[in-house]
Amino acid sequence: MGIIKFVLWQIVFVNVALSQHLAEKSIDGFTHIGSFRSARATRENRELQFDDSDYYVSPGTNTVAWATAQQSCRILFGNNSTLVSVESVDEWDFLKIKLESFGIGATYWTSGMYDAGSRIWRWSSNDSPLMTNPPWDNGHPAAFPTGIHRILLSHTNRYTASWRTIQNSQPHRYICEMNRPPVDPITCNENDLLIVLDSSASIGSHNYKQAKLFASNLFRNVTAVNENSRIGFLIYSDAVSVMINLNNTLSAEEIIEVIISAPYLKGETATHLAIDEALRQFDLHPRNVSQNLVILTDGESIDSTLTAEAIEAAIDMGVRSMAVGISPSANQEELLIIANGNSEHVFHSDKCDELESLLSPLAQTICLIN
Ligand SMILES: *[C@@H]1O[C@H](CO)[C@@H](O)[C@H](O)[C@H]1NC(C)=O
Ligand SMILES: *[C@@H]1O[C@H](CO)[C@@H](O)[C@H](O)[C@H]1NC(C)=O
Ligand SMILES: *[C@@H]1O[C@H](CO)[C@@H](O)[C@H](O)[C@H]1NC(C)=O
Ligand SMILES: *[C@@H]1O[C@H](CO)[C@@H](O)[C@H](O)[C@H]1NC(C)=O
Ligand SMILES: CC(=O)N[C@H]1CO[C@H](CO)[C@@H](O)[C@@H]1O
Repeated sequence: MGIIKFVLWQIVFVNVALSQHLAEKSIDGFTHIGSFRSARATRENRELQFDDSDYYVSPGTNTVAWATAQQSCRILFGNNSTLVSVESVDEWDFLKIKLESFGIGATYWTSGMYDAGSRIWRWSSNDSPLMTNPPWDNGHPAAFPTGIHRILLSHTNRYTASWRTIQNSQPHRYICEMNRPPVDPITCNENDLLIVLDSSASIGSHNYKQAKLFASNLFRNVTAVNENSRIGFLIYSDAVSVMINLNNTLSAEEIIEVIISAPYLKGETATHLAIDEALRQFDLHPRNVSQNLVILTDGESIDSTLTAEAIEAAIDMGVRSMAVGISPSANQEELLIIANGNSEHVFHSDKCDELESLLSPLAQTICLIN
């Protein structure tokens, strides 16, 4: 279960069938039927988790009781393998199609079981719940299930497939699901990052909150992943408040706390003063690494000529300047001025709640180009 940082507010399911890059393995006559990636945002930590799985189907001659099937998955495919769990409609659709090559009317054990203590059906492999509206066969689930009831897949073709609940002693074929170790996140070059956040009245408090969240994720994505990188954080309206100095010794948690709890100043938008202060920070605490200035604004500064002059000074110092439009109606011209005319350094989304979609491209720009 690889954890990739990415903030979402609700539980969502996004599923992508992975390319079958793994060699078709055949262990004891098992067939690798494919790989599947399911992604879900957990409510607790609001991070997007990717679960990559490979599926293996036992041969027609290999029919065993449930407990033996469960054990065999572990023995044959390692400790991260269990009987299959079908946690979303997309995963179920994937399996229904893949199973078409394995015989009409075939049945397969899953990890599904009746939890007599809690009186619920669940996946024993990871204690997760079944999907809503499980595709039960007629007469299923059993009206009076007991602790020895398990879930069996019954498959004719992709259109005709269902789940049955039967006792665990019957012999059936089975499907093993192996979770793959997480993919390493992209590495980030050592860098200095100064995040400058427009806290003026024109932003509006909703956009301001979203922008703070975005800034904290940008920090996590870009600076927190390389212990030699540094971050500074400024907010501004008529005047500038330095919230975090570039030479700070705060922990990642403390930095996120400061960003998230930054006050809303309201007032005018003196963007040039914020840029001047950012340059002062780079100047006071110089290092020979990539220096990145990211300005989150709606681009309505009090004087765009002064903004342009301040950016020129930044470019002269070798600072890379990027603009993020944090309101759907952000002023495009001024964002481009902040990005020193480089449209690839302008990050903007028409929908304020889609700021998150800008995170990855912005992070890549900061991390990978020097
Ligand atoms: C099993 O899963 C854990 C957690 O995802 C991972 O760290 C580990 O490398 C995996 N082991 C194998 C053998 O794949
Ligand atoms: C699998 O788990 C068992 C028991 O928990 C352990 O003894 C064994 O070393 C593990 N095998 C691998 C390959 O991690
Ligand atoms: C950071 O720099 C400022 C100004 O140069 C200095 O006053 C402050 O003590 C420094 N902070 C740390 C933690 O080094
Ligand atoms: C800065 O770093 C670059 C590349 O790492 C190096 O070529 C250059 O000599 C360094 N400059 C100074 C002044 O240390
Ligand atoms: C450099 C880095 O780690 N970038 C990651 C930022 O977050 C997005 C989405 O979560 C990832 O796709 C990037 O790889």
